[in-house]
Amino acid sequence: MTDFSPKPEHKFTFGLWTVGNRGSDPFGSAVRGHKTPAELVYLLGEVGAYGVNFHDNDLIPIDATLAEAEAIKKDFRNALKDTGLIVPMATTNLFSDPIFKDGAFTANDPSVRAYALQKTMQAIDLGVEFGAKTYVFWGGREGTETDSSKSAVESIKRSREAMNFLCEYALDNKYDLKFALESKPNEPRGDMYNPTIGHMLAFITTLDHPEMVGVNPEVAHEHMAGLNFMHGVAQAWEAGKLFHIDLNDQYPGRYDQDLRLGSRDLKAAFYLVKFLEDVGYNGSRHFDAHAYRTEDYEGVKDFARGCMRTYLVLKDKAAQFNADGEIQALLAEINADNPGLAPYFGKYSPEKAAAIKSHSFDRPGIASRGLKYERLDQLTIDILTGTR
Ligand code: GCO
Ligand code: MN
Ligand code: MN
Repeated sequence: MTDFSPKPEHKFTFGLWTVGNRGSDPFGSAVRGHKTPAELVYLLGEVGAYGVNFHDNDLIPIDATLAEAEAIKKDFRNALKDTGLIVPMATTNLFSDPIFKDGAFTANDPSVRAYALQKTMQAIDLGVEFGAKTYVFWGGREGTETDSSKSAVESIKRSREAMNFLCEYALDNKYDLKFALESKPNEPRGDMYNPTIGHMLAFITTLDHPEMVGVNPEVAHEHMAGLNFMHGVAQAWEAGKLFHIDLNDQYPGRYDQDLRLGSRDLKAAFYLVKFLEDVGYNGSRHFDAHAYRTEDYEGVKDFARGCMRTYLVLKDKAAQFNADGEIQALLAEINADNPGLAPYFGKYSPEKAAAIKSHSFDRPGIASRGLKYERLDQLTIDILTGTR
Protein backbone atom coordinates (compact mmCIF):
# COMPACT_ATOMS: atom_id res chain seq x y z
CA MET A 1 0.00 0.00 0.00
CA THR A 2 1.43 3.36 -1.04
CA ASP A 3 2.22 5.86 1.69
CA PHE A 4 -0.02 8.90 1.30
CA SER A 5 1.21 10.74 4.38
CA PRO A 6 2.43 14.31 3.84
CA LYS A 7 6.17 14.97 4.05
CA PRO A 8 8.09 18.27 4.06
CA GLU A 9 9.33 17.63 0.50
CA HIS A 10 5.73 17.81 -0.75
CA LYS A 11 5.65 21.49 0.32
CA PHE A 12 2.01 21.44 1.44
CA THR A 13 0.99 24.78 2.88
CA PHE A 14 -2.20 26.34 4.24
CA GLY A 15 -3.13 29.93 5.04
CA LEU A 16 -4.07 30.96 8.57
CA TRP A 17 -7.33 32.09 6.94
CA THR A 18 -8.05 28.61 5.54
CA VAL A 19 -7.92 26.35 8.59
CA GLY A 20 -8.89 29.42 10.63
CA ASN A 21 -12.04 29.96 8.57
CA ARG A 22 -14.93 29.99 11.01
CA GLY A 23 -17.66 29.15 8.53
CA SER A 24 -19.50 32.44 8.31
CA ASP A 25 -21.17 33.25 5.00
CA PRO A 26 -23.45 36.06 3.73
CA PHE A 27 -26.43 34.24 5.31
CA GLY A 28 -25.03 33.06 8.61
CA SER A 29 -22.50 33.80 11.30
CA ALA A 30 -19.49 31.81 12.48
CA VAL A 31 -20.03 28.19 13.47
CA ARG A 32 -16.51 27.55 14.78
CA GLY A 33 -14.77 29.36 17.64
CA HIS A 34 -11.79 31.66 17.24
CA LYS A 35 -8.32 30.14 17.27
CA THR A 36 -5.16 32.21 17.66
CA PRO A 37 -2.49 32.11 14.94
CA ALA A 38 -0.28 30.02 17.24
CA GLU A 39 -3.11 27.52 17.84
CA LEU A 40 -3.62 27.21 14.10
CA VAL A 41 0.08 26.51 13.60
CA TYR A 42 -0.17 23.63 16.11
CA LEU A 43 -3.24 22.32 14.25
CA LEU A 44 -1.27 22.41 10.98
CA GLY A 45 1.67 20.72 12.65
CA GLU A 46 -0.64 17.94 13.86
CA VAL A 47 -1.96 17.20 10.34
CA GLY A 48 1.53 17.24 8.80
CA ALA A 49 1.66 20.50 6.83
CA TYR A 50 5.00 21.98 5.80
CA GLY A 51 4.19 25.67 5.87
CA VAL A 52 1.75 28.35 6.92
CA ASN A 53 0.96 31.56 5.04
CA PHE A 54 -0.79 34.66 6.28
CA HIS A 55 -2.37 38.00 5.47
CA ASP A 56 -1.02 40.78 7.70
CA ASN A 57 -4.31 40.87 9.61
CA ASP A 58 -4.60 37.09 10.02
CA LEU A 59 -1.59 37.47 12.27
CA ILE A 60 -1.97 40.99 13.67
CA PRO A 61 -5.48 42.50 13.87
CA ILE A 62 -5.70 45.82 12.03
CA ASP A 63 -6.26 47.78 15.25
CA ALA A 64 -3.78 45.92 17.51
CA THR A 65 -1.46 47.98 19.70
CA LEU A 66 2.30 47.59 19.36
CA ALA A 67 2.42 45.56 22.58
CA GLU A 68 -0.38 43.25 21.40
CA ALA A 69 1.37 42.76 18.08
CA GLU A 70 4.63 41.83 19.78
CA ALA A 71 2.88 39.29 22.02
CA ILE A 72 1.11 37.65 19.07
CA LYS A 73 4.34 37.47 17.08
CA LYS A 74 6.15 35.88 20.02
CA ASP A 75 3.51 33.12 20.39
CA PHE A 76 3.46 32.57 16.63
CA ARG A 77 7.24 32.33 16.45
CA ASN A 78 7.27 29.80 19.30
CA ALA A 79 4.61 27.70 17.58
CA LEU A 80 6.68 27.71 14.36
CA LYS A 81 9.72 26.60 16.33
CA ASP A 82 7.80 23.83 18.14
CA THR A 83 6.20 22.43 14.98
CA GLY A 84 9.00 23.07 12.47
CA LEU A 85 6.57 24.83 10.13
CA ILE A 86 7.91 27.65 7.96
CA VAL A 87 6.27 30.73 6.38
CA PRO A 88 6.92 30.51 2.62
CA MET A 89 4.37 33.15 1.56
CA ALA A 90 2.68 36.24 2.92
CA THR A 91 0.08 38.63 1.57
CA THR A 92 -1.93 41.76 2.41
CA ASN A 93 -5.56 42.02 3.37
CA LEU A 94 -6.71 44.83 1.08
CA PHE A 95 -10.37 43.86 1.16
CA SER A 96 -11.87 43.38 4.66
CA ASP A 97 -11.69 46.85 6.13
CA PRO A 98 -14.47 49.24 5.03
CA ILE A 99 -11.86 51.68 3.74
CA PHE A 100 -11.38 49.27 0.81
CA LYS A 101 -15.02 49.26 -0.26
CA ASP A 102 -14.03 50.78 -3.64
CA GLY A 103 -10.78 48.86 -3.99
CA ALA A 104 -7.24 49.51 -2.80
CA PHE A 105 -4.73 50.32 -5.57
CA THR A 106 -7.58 51.12 -7.96
CA ALA A 107 -9.85 53.05 -5.58
CA ASN A 108 -10.95 56.42 -6.90
CA ASP A 109 -10.01 58.14 -3.62
CA PRO A 110 -6.24 58.91 -3.59
CA SER A 111 -6.14 58.65 0.21
CA VAL A 112 -7.31 55.02 -0.07
CA ARG A 113 -4.67 54.30 -2.71
CA ALA A 114 -1.93 55.84 -0.54
CA TYR A 115 -3.14 53.93 2.53
CA ALA A 116 -3.07 50.70 0.49
CA LEU A 117 0.60 51.34 -0.31
CA GLN A 118 1.35 52.05 3.35
CA LYS A 119 -0.46 48.90 4.51
CA THR A 120 1.23 46.74 1.89
CA MET A 121 4.74 47.99 2.68
CA GLN A 122 4.14 47.23 6.37
CA ALA A 123 2.72 43.80 5.47
CA ILE A 124 5.73 43.05 3.26
CA ASP A 125 8.02 43.93 6.20
CA LEU A 126 6.01 41.54 8.40
CA GLY A 127 6.15 38.72 5.85
CA VAL A 128 9.91 39.14 5.39
CA GLU A 129 10.37 39.17 9.18
CA PHE A 130 8.96 35.62 9.21
CA GLY A 131 11.01 34.46 6.25
CA ALA A 132 8.47 34.66 3.41
CA LYS A 133 10.09 34.41 -0.04
CA THR A 134 6.89 34.82 -2.06
CA TYR A 135 4.52 37.74 -1.71
CA VAL A 136 1.01 37.32 -3.10
CA PHE A 137 -1.22 40.11 -4.39
CA TRP A 138 -4.88 39.35 -4.70
CA GLY A 139 -6.96 42.37 -5.67
CA GLY A 140 -10.09 41.34 -3.83
CA ARG A 141 -11.84 44.68 -4.24
CA GLU A 142 -10.08 45.92 -7.37
CA GLY A 143 -13.13 46.15 -9.56
CA THR A 144 -16.59 47.61 -9.94
CA GLU A 145 -20.28 46.97 -9.58
CA THR A 146 -21.05 49.77 -12.01
CA ASP A 147 -18.69 50.76 -14.79
CA SER A 148 -19.98 54.32 -14.57
CA SER A 149 -17.77 54.64 -11.46
CA LYS A 150 -14.26 54.02 -12.76
CA SER A 151 -12.20 54.08 -15.90
CA ALA A 152 -11.09 50.54 -16.72
CA VAL A 153 -7.97 51.91 -18.42
CA GLU A 154 -7.14 54.19 -15.48
CA SER A 155 -7.57 51.22 -13.12
CA ILE A 156 -4.98 49.18 -14.99
CA LYS A 157 -2.62 52.18 -14.94
CA ARG A 158 -3.16 52.57 -11.17
CA SER A 159 -2.50 48.86 -10.64
CA ARG A 160 0.71 49.10 -12.66
CA GLU A 161 1.92 52.16 -10.78
CA ALA A 162 1.33 50.42 -7.44
CA MET A 163 3.11 47.22 -8.51
CA ASN A 164 6.06 49.19 -9.87
CA PHE A 165 6.28 51.16 -6.64
CA LEU A 166 6.18 48.02 -4.49
CA CYS A 167 8.75 46.18 -6.62
CA GLU A 168 11.09 49.12 -6.08
CA TYR A 169 10.30 49.04 -2.36
CA ALA A 170 11.34 45.38 -2.13
CA LEU A 171 14.49 46.00 -4.18
CA ASP A 172 15.37 49.12 -2.19
CA ASN A 173 15.17 47.09 1.03
CA LYS A 174 17.14 44.21 -0.51
CA TYR A 175 14.34 41.81 0.25
CA ASP A 176 14.71 38.33 -1.27
CA LEU A 177 11.13 38.34 -2.50
CA LYS A 178 9.18 37.41 -5.59
CA PHE A 179 5.70 38.77 -6.25
CA ALA A 180 2.87 36.45 -7.36
CA LEU A 181 -0.30 38.08 -8.71
CA GLU A 182 -3.60 36.25 -8.25
CA SER A 183 -6.51 36.77 -10.61
CA LYS A 184 -10.21 36.21 -9.92
CA PRO A 185 -13.14 37.13 -12.17
CA ASN A 186 -15.64 38.26 -9.54
CA GLU A 187 -16.55 38.06 -5.85
CA PRO A 188 -16.47 40.07 -3.72
CA ARG A 189 -16.72 42.77 -6.44
CA GLY A 190 -19.22 42.39 -9.25
CA ASP A 191 -16.33 42.30 -11.73
CA MET A 192 -12.63 42.41 -10.99
CA TYR A 193 -9.77 43.76 -13.11
CA ASN A 194 -7.18 41.34 -14.46
CA PRO A 195 -9.79 38.57 -14.04
CA THR A 196 -7.91 35.51 -15.34
CA ILE A 197 -4.41 34.03 -15.47
CA GLY A 198 -4.11 35.19 -19.07
CA HIS A 199 -4.97 38.81 -18.26
CA MET A 200 -2.44 38.75 -15.43
CA LEU A 201 0.34 37.31 -17.60
CA ALA A 202 -0.20 40.08 -20.13
CA PHE A 203 -0.25 42.73 -17.37
CA ILE A 204 3.07 41.49 -15.94
CA THR A 205 4.88 42.11 -19.23
CA THR A 206 4.01 45.83 -18.89
CA LEU A 207 5.71 46.24 -15.48
CA ASP A 208 9.10 47.86 -14.81
CA HIS A 209 10.44 44.68 -13.16
CA PRO A 210 8.64 41.79 -14.87
CA GLU A 211 11.44 39.40 -13.85
CA MET A 212 10.40 39.55 -10.18
CA VAL A 213 6.68 39.15 -10.82
CA GLY A 214 4.77 35.96 -11.66
CA VAL A 215 1.32 34.54 -11.01
CA ASN A 216 -0.49 32.69 -8.23
CA PRO A 217 -3.27 30.89 -10.12
CA GLU A 218 -6.20 29.40 -8.20
CA VAL A 219 -8.31 26.45 -9.34
CA ALA A 220 -11.61 27.93 -8.15
CA HIS A 221 -11.07 31.29 -9.80
CA GLU A 222 -10.62 29.85 -13.28
CA HIS A 223 -13.45 27.34 -12.75
CA MET A 224 -15.73 30.24 -11.77
CA ALA A 225 -15.01 31.65 -15.23
CA GLY A 226 -15.65 28.25 -16.82
CA LEU A 227 -12.02 27.89 -17.91
CA ASN A 228 -9.63 24.94 -17.99
CA PHE A 229 -7.34 25.64 -15.04
CA MET A 230 -4.54 23.32 -16.08
CA HIS A 231 -4.25 25.08 -19.44
CA GLY A 232 -3.77 28.42 -17.68
CA VAL A 233 -1.22 26.93 -15.30
CA ALA A 234 0.64 25.38 -18.24
CA GLN A 235 0.80 28.72 -20.02
CA ALA A 236 2.12 30.40 -16.87
CA TRP A 237 4.69 27.62 -16.44
CA GLU A 238 5.85 27.85 -20.04
CA ALA A 239 6.32 31.60 -19.57
CA GLY A 240 8.43 30.97 -16.43
CA LYS A 241 5.77 32.68 -14.33
CA LEU A 242 4.31 29.95 -12.09
CA PHE A 243 5.59 31.38 -8.79
CA HIS A 244 2.92 29.88 -6.51
CA ILE A 245 -0.38 27.99 -6.76
CA ASP A 246 -3.71 28.00 -4.87
CA LEU A 247 -5.26 24.54 -4.86
CA ASN A 248 -8.95 23.99 -4.17
CA ASP A 249 -12.08 23.19 -6.17
CA GLN A 250 -15.24 24.89 -7.40
CA TYR A 251 -18.40 24.27 -9.41
CA PRO A 252 -18.60 26.76 -12.31
CA GLY A 253 -21.35 29.34 -12.13
CA ARG A 254 -21.67 29.32 -8.34
CA TYR A 255 -20.59 31.46 -5.40
CA ASP A 256 -16.94 31.19 -4.30
CA GLN A 257 -16.91 27.73 -2.74
CA ASP A 258 -13.25 27.10 -1.82
CA LEU A 259 -13.80 23.34 -1.80
CA ARG A 260 -11.22 20.70 -0.90
CA LEU A 261 -8.92 19.88 -3.85
CA GLY A 262 -10.49 17.31 -6.16
CA SER A 263 -13.80 17.20 -4.32
CA ARG A 264 -15.74 18.55 -7.32
CA ASP A 265 -13.80 17.75 -10.50
CA LEU A 266 -11.50 14.84 -9.78
CA LYS A 267 -10.48 14.48 -13.40
CA ALA A 268 -9.44 18.14 -13.71
CA ALA A 269 -7.55 17.80 -10.42
CA PHE A 270 -5.79 14.71 -11.80
CA TYR A 271 -4.57 16.51 -14.93
CA LEU A 272 -3.46 19.43 -12.78
CA VAL A 273 -1.46 17.31 -10.33
CA LYS A 274 -0.06 15.28 -13.20
CA PHE A 275 1.04 18.49 -14.91
CA LEU A 276 2.75 19.89 -11.80
CA GLU A 277 4.54 16.61 -11.13
CA ASP A 278 5.51 15.94 -14.77
CA VAL A 279 7.11 19.37 -15.23
CA GLY A 280 8.75 19.28 -11.80
CA TYR A 281 7.05 22.34 -10.28
CA ASN A 282 9.06 22.96 -7.15
CA GLY A 283 7.04 25.62 -5.30
CA SER A 284 4.52 25.44 -2.48
CA ARG A 285 1.36 23.40 -2.97
CA HIS A 286 -0.86 25.84 -1.15
CA PHE A 287 -4.42 24.84 -0.29
CA ASP A 288 -6.55 27.98 -0.42
CA ALA A 289 -9.77 26.34 0.68
CA HIS A 290 -11.77 25.76 3.82
CA ALA A 291 -13.82 23.12 5.55
CA TYR A 292 -17.57 22.84 5.03
CA ARG A 293 -19.63 24.99 7.38
CA THR A 294 -20.97 21.77 8.93
CA GLU A 295 -17.61 20.96 10.52
CA ASP A 296 -16.04 21.48 13.93
CA TYR A 297 -12.24 21.67 14.27
CA GLU A 298 -11.94 17.88 13.97
CA GLY A 299 -13.66 18.32 10.60
CA VAL A 300 -11.19 21.08 9.75
CA LYS A 301 -8.39 18.57 10.30
CA ASP A 302 -10.24 16.05 8.11
CA PHE A 303 -10.45 18.76 5.47
CA ALA A 304 -6.73 19.60 5.66
CA ARG A 305 -5.66 15.96 5.67
CA GLY A 306 -8.02 15.34 2.75
CA CYS A 307 -6.44 18.09 0.62
CA MET A 308 -2.97 16.61 1.04
CA ARG A 309 -4.09 13.02 0.70
CA THR A 310 -5.97 13.70 -2.53
CA TYR A 311 -2.92 15.44 -3.96
CA LEU A 312 -0.71 12.44 -3.13
CA VAL A 313 -3.26 9.91 -4.41
CA LEU A 314 -3.48 11.82 -7.70
CA LYS A 315 0.31 12.04 -7.86
CA ASP A 316 0.38 8.24 -7.51
CA LYS A 317 -2.25 7.88 -10.24
CA ALA A 318 -0.18 10.15 -12.49
CA ALA A 319 2.82 7.85 -11.99
CA GLN A 320 0.58 4.88 -12.85
CA PHE A 321 -0.59 6.68 -16.02
CA ASN A 322 3.02 7.38 -17.03
CA ALA A 323 4.03 3.73 -16.45
CA ASP A 324 1.03 2.17 -18.19
CA GLY A 325 2.20 0.26 -21.29
CA GLU A 326 -1.06 0.53 -23.21
CA ILE A 327 -1.43 4.25 -22.50
CA GLN A 328 2.15 4.96 -23.47
CA ALA A 329 1.80 2.93 -26.68
CA LEU A 330 -1.31 4.93 -27.57
CA LEU A 331 0.46 8.21 -26.83
CA ALA A 332 3.43 7.16 -28.95
CA GLU A 333 1.08 6.34 -31.81
CA ILE A 334 -0.87 9.59 -31.44
CA ASN A 335 2.32 11.65 -31.38
CA ALA A 336 4.14 9.69 -34.09
CA ASP A 337 6.36 11.91 -36.19
CA ASN A 338 6.53 11.94 -39.97
CA PRO A 339 10.22 12.50 -40.81
CA GLY A 340 9.26 13.36 -44.38
CA LEU A 341 7.52 16.50 -43.11
CA ALA A 342 10.29 17.62 -40.75
CA PRO A 343 11.76 20.13 -43.25
CA TYR A 344 8.42 21.98 -43.23
CA PHE A 345 8.63 22.98 -39.58
CA GLY A 346 10.73 25.42 -37.61
CA LYS A 347 11.95 28.84 -38.60
CA TYR A 348 10.54 30.56 -41.63
CA SER A 349 12.38 30.76 -44.92
CA PRO A 350 10.98 31.71 -48.34
CA GLU A 351 12.07 28.30 -49.67
CA LYS A 352 10.27 26.50 -46.87
CA ALA A 353 7.14 28.56 -47.44
CA ALA A 354 7.26 27.72 -51.16
CA ALA A 355 7.80 23.99 -50.42
CA ILE A 356 4.83 23.86 -48.03
CA LYS A 357 2.63 25.73 -50.49
CA SER A 358 3.41 23.30 -53.29
CA HIS A 359 2.99 20.10 -51.21
CA SER A 360 -0.10 18.07 -51.97
CA PHE A 361 -1.88 16.86 -48.78
CA ASP A 362 -4.18 13.81 -48.75
CA ARG A 363 -6.93 15.67 -46.91
CA PRO A 364 -9.58 12.88 -46.77
CA GLY A 365 -6.93 10.25 -45.97
CA ILE A 366 -5.49 12.22 -43.06
CA ALA A 367 -8.93 13.17 -41.75
CA SER A 368 -10.26 9.62 -41.84
CA ARG A 369 -7.75 8.35 -39.30
CA GLY A 370 -9.31 7.60 -35.88
CA LEU A 371 -7.29 9.12 -33.06
CA LYS A 372 -8.23 6.68 -30.24
CA TYR A 373 -8.85 9.45 -27.72
CA GLU A 374 -11.97 7.60 -26.51
CA ARG A 375 -9.86 4.60 -25.56
CA LEU A 376 -7.24 6.84 -23.97
CA ASP A 377 -9.79 8.71 -21.91
CA GLN A 378 -11.44 5.49 -20.69
CA LEU A 379 -8.05 4.11 -19.64
CA THR A 380 -7.57 7.33 -17.65
CA ILE A 381 -10.99 6.88 -16.04
CA ASP A 382 -10.11 3.26 -15.20
CA ILE A 383 -6.95 4.44 -13.47
CA LEU A 384 -8.81 7.15 -11.58
CA THR A 385 -11.55 4.79 -10.44
CA GLY A 386 -9.02 2.19 -9.35
CA THR A 387 -10.29 -0.39 -11.80
CA ARG A 388 -7.00 -0.62 -13.67
C1 GCO B 1 -10.18 34.50 -2.35
C2 GCO B 1 -8.70 34.49 -2.63
C3 GCO B 1 -7.85 34.73 -1.40
C4 GCO B 1 -6.40 34.98 -1.73
C5 GCO B 1 -5.66 35.46 -0.54
C6 GCO B 1 -4.18 35.58 -0.78
O1 GCO B 1 -10.93 34.04 -3.23
O2 GCO B 1 -10.60 34.97 -1.30
O3 GCO B 1 -8.38 33.26 -3.20
O4 GCO B 1 -7.97 33.63 -0.53
O5 GCO B 1 -5.79 33.84 -2.23
O6 GCO B 1 -6.17 36.69 -0.15
O7 GCO B 1 -3.88 36.83 -1.21
MN1 MN C 1 -10.18 32.19 -3.87
MN1 MN D 1 -6.51 32.34 -3.46
